[in-house]
Amino acid sequence: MSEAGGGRGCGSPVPQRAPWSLVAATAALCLVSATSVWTAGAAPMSREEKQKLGNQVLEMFDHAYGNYMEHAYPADELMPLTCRGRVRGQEPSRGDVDDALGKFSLTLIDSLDTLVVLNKTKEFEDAVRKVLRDVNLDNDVVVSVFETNIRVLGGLLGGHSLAIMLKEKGEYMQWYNDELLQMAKQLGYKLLPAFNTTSGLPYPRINLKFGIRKPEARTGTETDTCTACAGTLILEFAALSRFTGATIFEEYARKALDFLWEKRQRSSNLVGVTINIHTGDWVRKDSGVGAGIDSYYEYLLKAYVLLGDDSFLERFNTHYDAIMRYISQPPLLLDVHIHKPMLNARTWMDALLAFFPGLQVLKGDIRPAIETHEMLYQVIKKHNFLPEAFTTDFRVHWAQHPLRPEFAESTYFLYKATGDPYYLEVGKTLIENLNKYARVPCGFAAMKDVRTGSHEDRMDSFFLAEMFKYLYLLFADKEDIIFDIEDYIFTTEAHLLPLWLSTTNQSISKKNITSEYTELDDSNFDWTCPNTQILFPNDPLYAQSIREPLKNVVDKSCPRGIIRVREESFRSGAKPPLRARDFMATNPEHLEILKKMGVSLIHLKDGRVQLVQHAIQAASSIDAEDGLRFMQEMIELSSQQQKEQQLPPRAVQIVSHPFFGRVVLTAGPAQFGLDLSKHKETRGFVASSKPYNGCSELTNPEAVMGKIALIQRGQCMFAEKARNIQNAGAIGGIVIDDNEGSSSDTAPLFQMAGDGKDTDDIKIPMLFLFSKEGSIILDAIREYEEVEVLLSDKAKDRDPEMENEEQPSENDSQNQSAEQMTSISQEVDLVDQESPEESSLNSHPESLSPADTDNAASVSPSEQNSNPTENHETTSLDGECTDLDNQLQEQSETEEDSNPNVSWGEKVQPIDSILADWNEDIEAFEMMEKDEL
Ligand code: DMJ
Repeated sequence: MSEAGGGRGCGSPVPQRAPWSLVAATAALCLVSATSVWTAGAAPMSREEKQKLGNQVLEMFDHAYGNYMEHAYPADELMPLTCRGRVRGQEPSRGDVDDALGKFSLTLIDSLDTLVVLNKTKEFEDAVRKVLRDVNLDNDVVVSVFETNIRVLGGLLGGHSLAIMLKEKGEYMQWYNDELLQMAKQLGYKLLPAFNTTSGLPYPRINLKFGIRKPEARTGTETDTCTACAGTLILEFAALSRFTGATIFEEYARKALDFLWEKRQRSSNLVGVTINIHTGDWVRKDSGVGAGIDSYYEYLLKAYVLLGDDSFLERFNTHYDAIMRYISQPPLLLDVHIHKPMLNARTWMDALLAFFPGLQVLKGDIRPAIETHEMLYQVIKKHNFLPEAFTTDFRVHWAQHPLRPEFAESTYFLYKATGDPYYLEVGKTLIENLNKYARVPCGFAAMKDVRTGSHEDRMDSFFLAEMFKYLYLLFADKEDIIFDIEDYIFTTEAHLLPLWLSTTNQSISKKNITSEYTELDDSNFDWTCPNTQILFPNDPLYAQSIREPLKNVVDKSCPRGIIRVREESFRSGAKPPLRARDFMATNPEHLEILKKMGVSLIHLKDGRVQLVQHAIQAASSIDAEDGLRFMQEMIELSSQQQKEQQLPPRAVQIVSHPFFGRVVLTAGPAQFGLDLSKHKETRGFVASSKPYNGCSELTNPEAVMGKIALIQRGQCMFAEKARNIQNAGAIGGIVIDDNEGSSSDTAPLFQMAGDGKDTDDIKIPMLFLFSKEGSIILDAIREYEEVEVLLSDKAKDRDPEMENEEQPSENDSQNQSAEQMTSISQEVDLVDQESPEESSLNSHPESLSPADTDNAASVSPSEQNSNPTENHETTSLDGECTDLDNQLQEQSETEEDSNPNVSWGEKVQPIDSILADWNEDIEAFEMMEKDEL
């Protein structure tokens, strides 16, 4: 989401009433004086420092874009760990995520206007030529309509917008003749068949070559789409119409928006997450501002800014009012049910909602924007990145982080609105964390798990489209950018569309205004700019005073208290008459209570029971509330049990030359051997065992002695392998999957179970790597022979000093390892005496059954409190494998136990030497790539 510098341009297209959109400009103006009288709080940042950070952003962009162009182009995306292109069909499917890839050089198109913002005009010119020469939009690939619109159509239009701006300036792009616009139009027509539904809501996917529904299309049978998917088209489609004069695009996008508006829940004025494109029924009735809905709201407000149509602002304001009434619980933003908006639907938030403070700035509602942003920043300070989802008490819920730009975006807008240098410091932290934890020799790798610091072989195109723009603009002064950014609006993918479009080809907007909009009671709407004297009442420390109470919200406060207020308001402190922990499915009295509360019990074929609550079936509204509390308790209990059974994922970090800790692989733990979360990490050189499967006494004990043995999965139990390598003197083991091509990107991680016998004799740590991650180590051995790794629960900071440090000799390593082993066995004796990890009490509404209606919730605890993870277990020759997928998403954190601050030193390495090393790294990866081929 976003809106350009905001301000000047926003006023021009909307002449009717005092434009809301002057907000950003006015706020920024206000801050000119605020900055100049700054007396306390964050110290102002010097021009040199800002320039230095801006240059750092440029260097980082070059690293990301350069590696994409060199190693991945014309593929859609770069795989930064294996340093090659991601070509759909050639890699294991990642499910829906892959629907963004249409074999159309996605990253190049998504990067076009970033090149101009970053003042890389020459590179832009080259990139446009490449797009025109190489990109084919007619591939037989099924793609997401939403992603193709925001990334590709938006990318082409952003590129076109800046190409014509440059051409007009008279130096660059003189040869340009609207070719990108022609491509955009071609793509627009390709997307139109998706709108062939009675509702006018688009199908979620389309085949670029065959469209929808033809047998060859392999799509067109879907019934549902997300609200954001159907409601995030208007900016690109209207721009396309207005640039070309072909009105059909804007008409279709407006029709879809009209339909969504019609379908809003009338009493709450909220929309659900997914909707049936044929019937218009809400499929998922939970409602928030994050995943699935986010950019629908964003586009209503921005459509008003770009198109100057009041109806969009009326709708936005209606929704915003509902959001602030029900979803906003400052500093939190929590999903609720559209029909019962006083009931929270979740106790966790997703990372996508981080755009919302930015949108609030554009709306002019600065206080909650500052609060939510500060809360998010506290979460980031704790985990280095914003985890994909986190609970209301700020623990990790989904541990991945695909380098999303939303927080940087909100930081930029808050800086624009407040001028508070605090936000520059925030940006600096983002830059540091990206370089420290996500930078790899061949680009920037998404975080697989923010707790372990492990990577995923993925660098999404939005990282280039958005992250670098916002970070660069944050530190840029007006003269650092070759055009006036405030003449443009940012799309949700941060593509730039010129505000002058508002007065071009307006016929569609005139034609389509329905009478309903004028029927709305708009007496509460903000038609005018908020008074910045109130926003910043002559007090440069105003923003700081809002942030201050939230400074320790993540570490010290008990936000559950905050979010419960509303629930408690309907019956303070009440407990259900039956506590979840006491419930027995065989007790008739319990069943009677359940019935009264509207909870029904379903016996599943596999012996488990499922609980479903229909509030409407409860004896009274009080009983319905009790039922809800009971269900929440049950979900919490279930998740607590789940956590007690599971271990978090671990990290294998390659620390020797030329990796120096920059490559971190996600590993599965073992239920036996040394527990790395409770002990110091294990570090050592790796050696392959013989036999490689480790199923019998090793024939090469001298090679693995004092080292970390590599063993292949299969043929015998994991515990047996561990014993064999331990007997040979190994200080640890890494089991590598024998299933070629498997990867933690696509397969759920699991923990290696024992052999059903006592495994106390196994003292060494054992980790599991899927084949793709394992082959990164095997390839490194082939290339460098001596490869040292660190086995831990969380990757340690990469330290440039390591690169200069003398590599320990093999003997040193053996001695050290032998010592380590002694200390390990001493430590192991203490393990059992340690208290178990604190378990979470959060509920997990993602286990809500999709079939449920109203406020129904379901959970599947097995009868009488047995282990709810049983059902996920699978058995293999290696022993039992417990699915860690939920673990990755829901595991409570253990970093309190670990030592995240362990660093390999503080020394700063000169940039030249870092670059030289990276070049070496890149060469190494190139070699590895060749080996693979
Ligand atoms: C981007 O593709 C867009 O911002 C979209 O609206 C949702 N978020 C992703 C990046 O996180």
